[in-house]
Amino acid sequence: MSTVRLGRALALLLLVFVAAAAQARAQATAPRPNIVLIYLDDLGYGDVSANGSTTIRTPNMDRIAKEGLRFTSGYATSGTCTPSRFSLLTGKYAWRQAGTGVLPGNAALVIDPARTTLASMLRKAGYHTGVVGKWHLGLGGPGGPDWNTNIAPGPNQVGFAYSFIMAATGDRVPTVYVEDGKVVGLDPADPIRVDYEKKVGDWPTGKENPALLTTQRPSHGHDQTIVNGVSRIGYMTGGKAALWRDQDMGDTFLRKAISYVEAHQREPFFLFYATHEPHVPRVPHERFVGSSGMGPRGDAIMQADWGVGQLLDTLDRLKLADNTIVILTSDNGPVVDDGYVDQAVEKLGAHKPAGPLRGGKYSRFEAGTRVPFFLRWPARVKPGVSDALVSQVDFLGSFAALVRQSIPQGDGPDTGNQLAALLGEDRRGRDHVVEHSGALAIREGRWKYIEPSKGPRMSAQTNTELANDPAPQLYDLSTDLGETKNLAAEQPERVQALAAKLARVKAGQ
Ligand code: NG6
Ligand code: CA
Repeated sequence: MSTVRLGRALALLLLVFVAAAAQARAQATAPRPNIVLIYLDDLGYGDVSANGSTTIRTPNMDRIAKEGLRFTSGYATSGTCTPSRFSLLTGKYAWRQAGTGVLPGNAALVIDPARTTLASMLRKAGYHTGVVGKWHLGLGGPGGPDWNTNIAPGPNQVGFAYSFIMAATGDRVPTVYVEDGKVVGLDPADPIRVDYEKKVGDWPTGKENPALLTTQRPSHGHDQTIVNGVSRIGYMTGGKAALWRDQDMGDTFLRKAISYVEAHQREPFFLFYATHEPHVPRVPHERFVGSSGMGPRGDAIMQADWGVGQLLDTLDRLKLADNTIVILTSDNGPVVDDGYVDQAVEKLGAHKPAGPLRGGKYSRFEAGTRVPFFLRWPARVKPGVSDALVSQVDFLGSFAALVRQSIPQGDGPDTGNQLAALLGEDRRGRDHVVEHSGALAIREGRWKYIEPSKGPRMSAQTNTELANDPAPQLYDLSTDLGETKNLAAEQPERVQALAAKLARVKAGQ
């Protein structure tokens, strides 16, 4: 090699070194607040007193809003659980990937472990990462999980160093907890079998044995295997010693969340605390029964609110509150009757789970995806209210910016850096957001366009307005938050522009 070439090679090497050192320095000095993401299941915009409810009081959730930022335009990406959680963790709109709809309890993992997730990104930045609560993103490889061995891949393969989860939902089998890939309390002599097509074993089903539904009976669906006096979706047998008691689920997850925080208080940690409340079946602990005057749905919200208080108290007790980002939000909007006879409709009274919004869970009207969205970070964030357009899909991009991590090309295609908006320093936020439940809608600024779609206008089962309409819909959310006046016929150019914008987003442009 000539001297000149050798010189060039050395210079290049030096440059690489300098760049690497600079990056390491940047990462070493990056702020690393703890992050606690409290994710409720089916909590509506109007279910919290901080958002105006006078019928249900949620003093502990309100604390996060009052001591931090309360977003009035904070969105989940989808009107149901699996797709919202998928987008939150991967930074990719779920509708871009087939098979990310509401999953059965024995579905395979829908997140590719090779892709960056919110958890894997934070882990790379030196965080300890844990998930406690509802997972509902599938477990195991193609063919689903084997419940009786090591269940993988799952949360521990997509970035979580610790996991204590239920596989799917409270109303789906198997009704057991899984900790770091193992069913908790499983007796190997009593293996678990799960099937969503045909009955396995001889456990009674709700359909055949309504007299055995001593805890709660279904209003629609949910008539397969009975566990703890509640019939579920899907069939299971075995694992008797491992079965959960619904009444204890809130306490179980809370205890795990608190001990996680205690165990990791001396290192930066990310806790994804995904509660079951107020999803069906709503079977709160006996001490909360009657606490809301609104039946089990309200009581489940009371229980969740109490749990949020316990978690906040833990942060105070350990003197972690100041430098911990606490976010509270929900995976989709509210539903009243979601398939069990639990007096939710009868006892609702004047309560409006969606607040001023139209629709609810399963809907492309605002209440489907616009959810409670609070962020507290005492060391950095000035309390207040923000109307900035923020979405859970941006957690990945925003927190990556905070901890100075880059996201590999191709990962997190829909996530952006909205850190300034999340911290209250930018009052505008996203330029637009896509709202998904079945078909799509797009909100840009004050305008909301809902693409034409087939299907019923109302869900007969849940009594929710789904926003299906063969004609396009256009609403001005600044003057018509309740989406009552379709302006599509009056403003065809705007409809066309928004439809074109949505098409561009779909095409990934
Ligand atoms: C529906 C269930 C509903 C709920 C939902 C998923 C019936 C009749 N309804 O299919 O009860 O489990 O799926 O909710 O089975 S989510 O919040 O997890 O998306
Ligand atoms: Ca949900």
